[in-house]
Amino acid sequence: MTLAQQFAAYSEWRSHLSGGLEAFRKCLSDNELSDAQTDLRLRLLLDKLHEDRLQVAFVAEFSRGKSELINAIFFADYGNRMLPSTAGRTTMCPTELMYDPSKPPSIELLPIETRERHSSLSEYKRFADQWTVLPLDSGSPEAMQQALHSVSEVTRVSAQEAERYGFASGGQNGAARRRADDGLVEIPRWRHAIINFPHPLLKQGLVILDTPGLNAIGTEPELTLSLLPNAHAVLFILAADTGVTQSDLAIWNDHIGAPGGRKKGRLVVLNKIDSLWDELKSAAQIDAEIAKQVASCATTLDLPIDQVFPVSAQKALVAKINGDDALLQRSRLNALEVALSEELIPAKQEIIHEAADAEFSDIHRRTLGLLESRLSGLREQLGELTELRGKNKGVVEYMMGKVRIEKEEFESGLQRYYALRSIFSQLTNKLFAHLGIDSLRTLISSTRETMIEATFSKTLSDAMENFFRVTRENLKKSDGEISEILTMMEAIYKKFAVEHGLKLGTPHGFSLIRYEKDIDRLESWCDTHLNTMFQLMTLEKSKVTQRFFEEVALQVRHAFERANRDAEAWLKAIMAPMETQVREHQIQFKRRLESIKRIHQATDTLEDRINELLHVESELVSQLRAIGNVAGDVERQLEIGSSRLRHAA
Ligand SMILES: Nc1nc2c(ncn2[C@@H]2O[C@H](COP(=O)(O)OP(=O)(O)OP(=O)(O)O)[C@@H](O)[C@H]2O)c(=O)[nH]1
Ligand SMILES: [Mg+2]
Repeated sequence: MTLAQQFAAYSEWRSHLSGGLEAFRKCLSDNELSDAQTDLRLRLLLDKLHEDRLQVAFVAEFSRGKSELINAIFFADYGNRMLPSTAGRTTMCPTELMYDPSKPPSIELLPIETRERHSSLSEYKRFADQWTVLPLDSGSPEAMQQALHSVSEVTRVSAQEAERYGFASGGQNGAARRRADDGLVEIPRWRHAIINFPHPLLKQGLVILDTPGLNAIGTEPELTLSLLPNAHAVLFILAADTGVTQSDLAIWNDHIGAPGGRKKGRLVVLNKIDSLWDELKSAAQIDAEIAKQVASCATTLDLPIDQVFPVSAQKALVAKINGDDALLQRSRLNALEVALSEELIPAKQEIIHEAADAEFSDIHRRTLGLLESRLSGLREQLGELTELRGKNKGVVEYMMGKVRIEKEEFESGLQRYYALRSIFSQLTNKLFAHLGIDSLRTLISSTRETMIEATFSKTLSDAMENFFRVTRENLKKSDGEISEILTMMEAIYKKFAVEHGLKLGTPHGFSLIRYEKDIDRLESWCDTHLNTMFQLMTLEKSKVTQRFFEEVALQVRHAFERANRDAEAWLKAIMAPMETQVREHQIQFKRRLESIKRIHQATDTLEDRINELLHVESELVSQLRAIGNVAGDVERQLEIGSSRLRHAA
């Protein structure tokens, strides 16, 4: 299957799944089986499915053909070269291609001057007024092409100004500028571009990230710290006419090649193989030459050969536009597209599948638990009333006493539950003392003080190290508290199941590993980009401090914010079934007592009451059946998803 077909199949599955979940949600609320918490969980899950995005990033030194490859894979249908692709430097700023239907087709450009204020890209994304917006006429390829040319615009500024925007003279990105006769230097006009247009794949949630070469990635830490690690696939492009150069290697090592082997979703493309199409050579000779180059790239990058894909982006684009199948074959683009879709879609489907499965199964189980306990309560009541047929007043009184005693037992059990609940809230307070944003804020400000007052590089370096140590300790302590909470809840669940017949199952766990990994990644970036002998010796101390807070500490904060959100949701989710079932149980006791009392006082006849309950019973049974049907649909979609995943594996 081509990328487009795989993608379409995936989107279709996703939309069936969300249709099923929507029906499930409606069924719960129609039957008054939902509560605010459950409904919120289902809504969040549905939002996640709707907003589901697949990110593919193209990274390479300049002029390797990133933009041309994007044109060939995604935009050949427009019959022209959409993204500008020319010799020399072309794409000057990172460019995201996506589709957000809430906005008209447009190209949004963030001026390079915003670099001066050191706010991160994600912050700017929240302020629309900082961006220059050009409308995009998606009906006209020529007009689109014209508008897309903005991504190659440059501007000329003084050397000092360029430096303020992070284009240091002589430094790593020195080559990002060219000195003109008048002493001005040329720098990109824009810091970032977002192209919003309704291409079929983009509409289905694909996001493409085109990047400029010349280590321009390094000047925008958010790309390295967030956009690239989160991309579902990263294509690294080399060119057959240049081979692997030093600067190619630097980009590979800094941004993609993880030490220690194959990383999922990372593909290497050897582009421009048409430069080897020598008419004086036979096809076999040319193939051998390509194979030799592939092998040498694989060795240099320490990768298996089958992870390097030789292609000609340019010929593929021409072939697709002209409908020239033989040329398309020769360009070998197809093999790359297949590999890309195989890396990309199953990985994504797995994540979505896992989230949907976990969330849905939990809610489904709880709803069933609730319904079943309603039904068994009702049947118990029916049993009691049936036994009363033909019995005298004394027996009715005895029965009433029996239910009262049971109710009292349950209520004294509840006293213990309330005591445990206060321990639960003590434990959660302890958890948030370590995981909460307040404690991180305190750590950030004390680290900042130390760094501002530091006179030695060693003090700076120690402060950064200490920051990560404390952060990690906080996560570790939080992990401990999480397992304490879980152990306690397991005990409570079990107790109430055994002593009072509550149907609770077992509470599900929660792990902070994901965030620990985020912290590892951020620390290793800091250790190689900021907390290094070289940086500490060459950068001003205030600059190191500033970069540490604006780039690293900010991302740590984001990770903690996500961890807090997840932890809160987890705490609610493990507490909720207990609360619902306890409430349900109390209601049932009240109903049982009520109906025996009414019979005792002869306000109701026994037969009327029994008939009423039989009617409620049949309603409950049909609710169970209805839930079973809609849940079955969702389960079928989940099953289709997992069988596809097994197939892909
Ligand atoms: N012969 C040949 N030339 C190619 C191929 N792909 C791209 N090129 C040429 O290489 C040059 C650079 O291509 P771009 O797509 O602009 O490269 P890029 O990696 O996006 O470069 P920057 O945007 O500057 O970072 C252009 O002149 C393309 O026409 C190919 O497969 N074969
Ligand atoms: Mg480009």
